[in-house]
Amino acid sequence: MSKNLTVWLEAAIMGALASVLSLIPLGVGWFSVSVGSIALVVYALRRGFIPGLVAGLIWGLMHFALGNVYYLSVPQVLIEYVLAFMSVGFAGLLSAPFLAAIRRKQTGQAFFYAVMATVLGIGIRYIWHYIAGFLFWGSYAPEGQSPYLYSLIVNGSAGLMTGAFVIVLLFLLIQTGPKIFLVGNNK
Ligand code: 218
Repeated sequence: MSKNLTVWLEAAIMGALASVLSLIPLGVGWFSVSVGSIALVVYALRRGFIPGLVAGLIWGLMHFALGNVYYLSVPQVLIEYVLAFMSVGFAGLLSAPFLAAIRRKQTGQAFFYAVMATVLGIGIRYIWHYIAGFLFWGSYAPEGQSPYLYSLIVNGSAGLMTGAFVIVLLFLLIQTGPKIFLVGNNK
């Protein structure tokens, strides 16, 4: 099979896997860990930035197929289900140094790049949710609380919990099965 086709098939599989994993509830309401993020960050580290963006886009669009979209307005949905999910692909910007460290079996360095990748991908995603939060979700804030603070509390905690969750799993994967990041020698 052509290398290109393999990359895009994997993007579809990982986007779908992320949406299935995200059906696992881990948290309460919007204060929750986005479990599917691990599949996306692994894929972005394995294949790089553009494939990561595509897998994120597929993950975002899967919410429409599954009827899992919280709709307030068109711009809100575009920000939260297209831009935000796609942005997890930014983790792929650290793919090259990460894979180089994995190949050299420099576990500590690989973990360092994995953490940077997670901060980037998950960070940018939740910045979008934060922006959507104060723009569109402000009326859900407790009486007297500013939309900015409310959104920061909700999306800041969800982003931090998701980032910590992904980092713990990446640590375990790097220790126990670093080969899942490597693609065949024809890369
Ligand atoms: C303050 C606030 N509340 C709710 C949302 C919506 N939101 C937050 C995080 C993740 C997602 C994507 C689906 O899991 C959504 C829609 C918000 N941005 N801000």
